[in-house]
Amino acid sequence: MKLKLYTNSHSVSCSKVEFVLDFKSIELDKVEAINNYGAFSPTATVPCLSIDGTMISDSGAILEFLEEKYPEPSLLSDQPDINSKIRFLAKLVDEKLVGSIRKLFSLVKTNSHPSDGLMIENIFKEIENHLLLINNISKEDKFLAHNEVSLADCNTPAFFSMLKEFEIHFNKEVLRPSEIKLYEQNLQDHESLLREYKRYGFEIRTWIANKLLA
Ligand SMILES: N[C@@H](CCC(=O)N[C@@H](CS)C(=O)NCC(=O)O)C(=O)O
Repeated sequence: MKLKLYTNSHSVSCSKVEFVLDFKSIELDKVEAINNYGAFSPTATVPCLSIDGTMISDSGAILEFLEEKYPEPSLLSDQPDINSKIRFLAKLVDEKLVGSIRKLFSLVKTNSHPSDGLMIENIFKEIENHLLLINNISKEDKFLAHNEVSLADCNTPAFFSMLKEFEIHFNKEVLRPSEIKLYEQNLQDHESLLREYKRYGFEIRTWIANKLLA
């Protein structure tokens, strides 16, 4: 089977795949795509995985494929109820946390508009509410869905490192429930999660600095 991954180092959705490649020690052909994603990706988005020439351009579908093809170490459990919680939380992280924080990218600029402050305020509030929701579902565990790292944790390194960089940039803090603070700590105590947290944090810091210089 021939695999080729089209990825972009600044992309939050690609960060999920980068984490899985590292966690499972998978080596595959990679292309750093800069723009013009429509030239190879059916949805004009990255990540995009070519599997024997069939292009799959959804990070969730790519993760499920990698989990099936490279089952060890697993990012699922052997219990269907836990797996449904894993998939539920993975979707909430993508749609709620990442969905909201993405909106801050366009607000990083040298000359801000008078309405930007309120928009930034609202996005920070939105993120606080999403963290509360996820905390209520996640509850007691070391990682987001259970006591092991799972598919639910693949996008949190990028989310939390991005959050840290935006908090510094906008000089604002998102209030987190104490369990979420503990989760952030657990994430940084885990070798692979921490590696992706640091890699993506560096990418975002560089992106912000370049945007302000432009
Ligand atoms: N739901 C998709 C979202 C992918 C996505 O929106 N990727 C962004 C980069 S993070 C993208 O390619 N945007 C188009 C562009 O930047 O031109 C997934 O999870 O793969």
